[in-house]
Amino acid sequence: MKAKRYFLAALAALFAAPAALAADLGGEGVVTHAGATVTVGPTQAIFFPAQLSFALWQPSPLWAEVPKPLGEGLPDGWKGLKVAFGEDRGRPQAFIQAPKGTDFYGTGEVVGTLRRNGWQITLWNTDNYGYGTYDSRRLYQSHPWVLGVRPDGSAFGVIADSTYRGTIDLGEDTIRFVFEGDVFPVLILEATSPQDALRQLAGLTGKMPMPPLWALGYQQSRWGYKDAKECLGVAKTMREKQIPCDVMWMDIDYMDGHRIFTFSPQGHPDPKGYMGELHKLGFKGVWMIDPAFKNEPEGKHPYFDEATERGFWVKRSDGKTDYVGRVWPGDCKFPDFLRADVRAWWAEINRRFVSENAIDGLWNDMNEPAVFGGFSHTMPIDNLHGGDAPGDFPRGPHARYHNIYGLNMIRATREGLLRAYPNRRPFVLTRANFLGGHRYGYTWTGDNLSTDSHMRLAVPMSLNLSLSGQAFNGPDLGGFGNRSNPKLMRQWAGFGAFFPFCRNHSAHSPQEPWLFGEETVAAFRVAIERRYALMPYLYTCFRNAAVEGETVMAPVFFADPADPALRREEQAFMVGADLIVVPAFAKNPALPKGDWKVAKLLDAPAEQGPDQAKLLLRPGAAIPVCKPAQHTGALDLANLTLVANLGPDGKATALLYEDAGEGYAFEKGDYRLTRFTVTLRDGKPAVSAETLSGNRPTAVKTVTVRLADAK
Ligand code: NBV
Repeated sequence: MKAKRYFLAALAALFAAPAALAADLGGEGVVTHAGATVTVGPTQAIFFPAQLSFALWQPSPLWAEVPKPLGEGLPDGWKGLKVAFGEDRGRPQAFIQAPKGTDFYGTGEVVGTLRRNGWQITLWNTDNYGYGTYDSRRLYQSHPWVLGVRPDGSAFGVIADSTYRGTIDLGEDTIRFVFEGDVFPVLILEATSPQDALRQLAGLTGKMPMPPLWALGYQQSRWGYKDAKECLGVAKTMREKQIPCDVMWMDIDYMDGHRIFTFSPQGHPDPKGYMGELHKLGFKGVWMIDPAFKNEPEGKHPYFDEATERGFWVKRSDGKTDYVGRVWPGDCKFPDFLRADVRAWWAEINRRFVSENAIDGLWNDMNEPAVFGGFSHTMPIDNLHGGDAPGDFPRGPHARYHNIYGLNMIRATREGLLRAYPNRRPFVLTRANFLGGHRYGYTWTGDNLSTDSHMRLAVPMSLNLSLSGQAFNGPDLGGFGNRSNPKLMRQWAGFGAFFPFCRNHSAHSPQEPWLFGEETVAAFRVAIERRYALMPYLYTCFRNAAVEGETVMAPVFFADPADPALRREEQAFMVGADLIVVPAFAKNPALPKGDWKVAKLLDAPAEQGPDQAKLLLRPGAAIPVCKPAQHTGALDLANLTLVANLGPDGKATALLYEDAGEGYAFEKGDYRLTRFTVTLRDGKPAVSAETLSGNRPTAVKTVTVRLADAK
């Protein structure tokens, strides 16, 4: 109610005939005050405010490709929403009136309820330890995007194209975007379902690049590993304790005095040797690189000297002096990633870094950019970025580029990995990002805490990130800050094993499963083994995200978007279209109608232990699973089981995607997409297979069927 009144008051202040407009807003009608509209797709239009036209528009990097105008005005038969533009104390704003009963989602990386109606969030990438500052209304990433789902299950999406600091203000059925910068356009897409809206979003902002198979494995990390020996010890213990694991992470501890592109001579004298040992054990290694270089005298750091000589640092408002701000190594200078030459240089030094040390992936942290003691933890908003060479962003203030600093950093990092290993799929994990930045990096949700409430809030948080185009995301499993405990570790692993990104990471407080006793080791092992058993299905979900623009993790209402009872469910969640994960902590989750049945992935009774999530399988669906192994490279993908829940017609179908798990041959047809159909013949399950596309010979030799149990 309050939000609605505010909205009406804002409109009243804005337009000449407030009463009429207010009356309009009271009904299903919409106020139109767009300068011009341009059709950019059969169900998509961009609305420009009066001061802006398509020709004057400076599109942000959120677009994979700038939409092509198909004609002036709205698409034929447009029944979609309209936009009213205005001004709030000199700041441009856009209003969108949604139909009554619309549920809002998306809005990027947010803490709070899954359903976003009534929430206001700030779009300003912010280092926010424990989500504890600014009322947790601003976090590491900004996504000026709202997904609306109408009562009948049809949907729409709204993109506001501004990179400035802004707010998304959601009323019960109103959307307001305000930015502290130039006027901006708004794209509205009309969709038959929320899934269709997400696919359209991927069409506009790009699809997630297919990650290597190993990146889907369980991963172990800690801020505070003493040295390479300790890391190797952890990797070996993973194997001894038979907890499947694919990746060991390296936080800033490996650096010499926290200086990027250096190694501590005591703790990490031989990074390549360490990587060799890891590889022998079947692990990959991902290493951290922050954006800022320590400001040090000439001759101490070749890359620092090179960047200084070439004038690569972000400048203060005078346009001449390099900006200096304090981060981990002390006073630092910051590469200006808004320039093409800086990005090319960064790609090159990252190429050298990974190829000289046999490093598999990179982790970009602190790239909001975070600056200690700075205004809102960052650099002054009048610092200057960009230039006028091809590929540069036009010279402009930090206020305009802050939200896309991280995106441009990871864009260059990814390029570095591609240069080092042209035949591998780059893996970059980033903390800061912006709408569309999933084209360059995958994400984790920053510095959460080892608490029960942070464990629970991880579900709606990762769901809304997924609903904002960030398909490959997940929290620090077990919690980053504070000290975890056995019960929390078991419960978190029990459902966290099914997040797209699954990494145990903590701040100094050691969190390897065996530090919490035997019961925890056993429960942890089962949880992670279930993830590895699910790998054929999970990998197929990732293919659907990379090729079709789908989500990997989705809210339960995706199972039946027209069922209003599911719209607020934020304990249980879906993986792909066929599986619902019900965490052990979930109380009375809202579940879809129909005969969903319990899917067992392992041959072990421990799978039903008190901390494990319950997995429910859609009627008519089957999922391909395999035997768990110690890492993805050791999985037996030749002998699969189809866990099937026969539908009312006695059938269940499964999709299986196979490729090399790495590289780009799949883009040239070296993959196989198979549909399996399970039926009962003389009371016994029978399987038939049909190749849908691809010309890779299948690895599958045997397929057994396991029928799902009653609920
Ligand atoms: O590099 C240290 C940490 C890292 O472990 C964490 O994952 C990042 O989110 N980093 C933040 C800097 C220090 C945070 C207090």
